[in-house]
Amino acid sequence: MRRPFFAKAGEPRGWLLLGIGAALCLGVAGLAVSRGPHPGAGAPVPQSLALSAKGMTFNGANPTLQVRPGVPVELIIRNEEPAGILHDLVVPGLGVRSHILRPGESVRLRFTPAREGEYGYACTLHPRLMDGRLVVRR
Ligand SMILES: [Cu+2]
Repeated sequence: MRRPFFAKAGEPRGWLLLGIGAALCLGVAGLAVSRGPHPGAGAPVPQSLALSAKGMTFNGANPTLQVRPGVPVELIIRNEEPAGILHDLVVPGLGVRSHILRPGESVRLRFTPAREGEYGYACTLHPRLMDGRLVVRR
């Protein structure tokens, strides 16, 4: 088989090694980026959760949320419905309650669950379609 005039023996392997080297570099760079800054040793880092109300569910399937006790929770609720559909979110067992959100509106709820347990969450306007569980566990 004829080689192209510029290909000398050994060159293909050189390019392969160069490719592997580049992939390794990218991998290391990716790790460095994803690790991010170190959290401070003081206040606990809040646990961030987000629920999008859309199609009469939260996140498509009313997921079971998991948080740790004694650590602040930041729960963002977004109403991503088309015009005219309102939602809210309550966690009665924890005394958590949002106001009623218009389409496009969002709210950030903050609370710190004190002890382990399982709590229900729901939209009070559509409680049969939009309800799930919040599990507080170490
Ligand atoms: Cu609703």
